[in-house]
Amino acid sequence: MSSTYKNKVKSQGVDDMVLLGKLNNDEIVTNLKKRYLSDIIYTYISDVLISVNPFKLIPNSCGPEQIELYKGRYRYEVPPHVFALAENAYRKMVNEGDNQCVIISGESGAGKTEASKLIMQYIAAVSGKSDGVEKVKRIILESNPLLEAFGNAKTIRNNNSSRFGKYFEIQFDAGGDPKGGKITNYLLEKSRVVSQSKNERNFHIFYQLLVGATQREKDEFGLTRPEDYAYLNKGGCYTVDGIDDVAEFKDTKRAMDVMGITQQEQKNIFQLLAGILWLGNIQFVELHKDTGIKNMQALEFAASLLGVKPDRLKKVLTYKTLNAGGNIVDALQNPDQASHIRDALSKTIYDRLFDWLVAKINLSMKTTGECRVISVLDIYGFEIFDKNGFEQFCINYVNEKLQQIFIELTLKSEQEEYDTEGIKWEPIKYFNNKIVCDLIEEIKPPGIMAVLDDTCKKVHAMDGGKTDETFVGNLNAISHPHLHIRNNGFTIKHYAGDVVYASQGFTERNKDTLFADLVQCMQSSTDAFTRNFFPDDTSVKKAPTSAGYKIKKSSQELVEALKKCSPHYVRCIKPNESKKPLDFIDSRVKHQVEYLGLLENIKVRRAGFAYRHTYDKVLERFKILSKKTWPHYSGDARSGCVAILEDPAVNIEKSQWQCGRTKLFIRLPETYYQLEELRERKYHDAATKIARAWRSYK
Ligand code: AOV
Ligand code: MG
Repeated sequence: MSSTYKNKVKSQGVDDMVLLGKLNNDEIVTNLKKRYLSDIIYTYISDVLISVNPFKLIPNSCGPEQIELYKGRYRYEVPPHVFALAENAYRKMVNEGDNQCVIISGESGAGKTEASKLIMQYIAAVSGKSDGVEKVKRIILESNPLLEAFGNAKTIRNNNSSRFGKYFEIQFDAGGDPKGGKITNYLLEKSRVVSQSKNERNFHIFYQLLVGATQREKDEFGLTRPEDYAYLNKGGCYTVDGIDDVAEFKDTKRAMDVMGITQQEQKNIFQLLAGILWLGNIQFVELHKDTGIKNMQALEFAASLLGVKPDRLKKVLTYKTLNAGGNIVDALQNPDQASHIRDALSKTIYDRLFDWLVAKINLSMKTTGECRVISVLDIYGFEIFDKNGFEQFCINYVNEKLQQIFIELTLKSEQEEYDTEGIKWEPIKYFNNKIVCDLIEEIKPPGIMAVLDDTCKKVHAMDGGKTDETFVGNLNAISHPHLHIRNNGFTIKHYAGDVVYASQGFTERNKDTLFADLVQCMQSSTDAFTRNFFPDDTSVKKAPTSAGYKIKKSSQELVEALKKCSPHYVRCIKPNESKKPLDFIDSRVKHQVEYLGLLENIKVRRAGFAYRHTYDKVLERFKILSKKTWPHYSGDARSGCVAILEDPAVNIEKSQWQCGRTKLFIRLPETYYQLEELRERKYHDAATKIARAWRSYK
């Protein structure tokens, strides 16, 4: 080791933690810290990228020059970067024709969304430049501000927290030019539309609209200040450090233009948002034998913005049509129940508007025919709040599933392959969180979601919160080391920490149905745009699927989709709670290093083999390296590979490779690169020779 290299490692740590001198969690933290404090946020574990959130713009780190630096380069030639990972995924797709996916994980505020945007920018910058391609790229890039406006919000964990999951497939033609794309979105946290915890905000778009609307729009839609709306003033937080709602509203509108959302549609959207805000202001009072409206003006405003008659809106909010043994009765709802119905309506409108936007973006980048795909997965990160509800339960469940994929594809399958190939190998122990996934999603024996569905099915009427108690009672049937039942809730020992869930609202949110009379009321809207969100598909009559079932099914489909691609991992770490730069809290980072399983990841990599290929592929690719195999080799592929590697001209140490049953295993990436370089040189020499011969022939 040269002394300059040693000095560099002393101050800036190692680029690839597979090369760490001592190996334990503290050493990993120290290495990340040294780098972090020198403004180096990226580090590898072999081909897994670790990214530590800098909470500041690092000069000269993500601009066009930086993109140039990574373009066409092998990973080992350039410092660790999310661009190198994107380059690798892109080149692999172009050269090998395989679909690639980038799985970004990490807790809330760790930098997943920022990483995903950098990956998309990089791919847009290095791929083709024709007019058609530029248009697709623009749509892909502009979809980010649009979906962030409607799907992100300030939480205490992150000022721009994604409140939905996103799987973005970029589709390419055979030449590697983007020709289209498709977004799949997962469970929007729609409860945020109607309430927020202290110091949190509703979705950004509401604040953008209030400060960005024209005076005419303000008058027409009754838009005033955020403080005036019950749906916005619960968190007591209206502005966010680092977010300029006026500028962002412009970005949102521009993005809508790019998606082909017409001016009329934009107006409809804003009107609907105002309608939601006004719905939220409707207050109910208990009257003698009736439920009244405290502020008729709010009801009238909401009704007019939604295009429905005020009387009818009042009726569906304060009465529920029930079928009691064949008798249709109008059951009066008390003010509390009426508020619930009002909120359910607001949440549904917003949720469907969000789905509409995603569909609109998808339509604008729809393409047909054969394509290759790079997909980027950016979901909401694992989160623990003071109070955790059904949404946190779903979010954390999806994170468990992602951790499970990581384990399956890196720790587990790697070790299994060594076994089946008969490679000598010291097994590495790791915590497999499958047990937690099972606890949540199993059907037999029933897991938490199954118990929840069952409770929802059996208890029909709204019984003022007792259903949630029944649910917790039913959970007692599950005996599991990762579940602890408590008063009014339960604790799950997740891979990333223990989370206490309050059961309040679980059953209602899981059921996720709108009353038929509410749907019919919305279908009567004179406004076609609004009516559109309540199609007459009589979905209320179909067997209702629960919210839990939906997220479970879509997570399973996601896992299947990811498994069909070559995976690339970005594991994001959040170094502090302050959201401030250069604030590196060792204990926080260590906790994440532990639960992300980085140590095990390094161990598997270290003891393992960075590259493996079937013998025939290796022989085909590298036969030019040895006179024994070039130009033709008559023996079997395995002996051909051995002949190449043992050729003194190739000079690869015996300890660096092993023969498996069907594949050749190469220990270090460097060894593989060495082979690639030798191959390039040989081809170059051969080409020069031919050129020379050709010239002398002429
Ligand atoms: P998340 O996606 O992982 O959280 P974000 O990507 O939104 O986290 O990052 C949170 C904030 O950290 C951003 O708004 C930036 O201010 C800052 N940040 C993150 N990455 C970088 C970077 N590479 N360079 C500079 N600043 C960065 V959540 O969506 O909450 O799970 O649901
Ligand atoms: Mg995010």
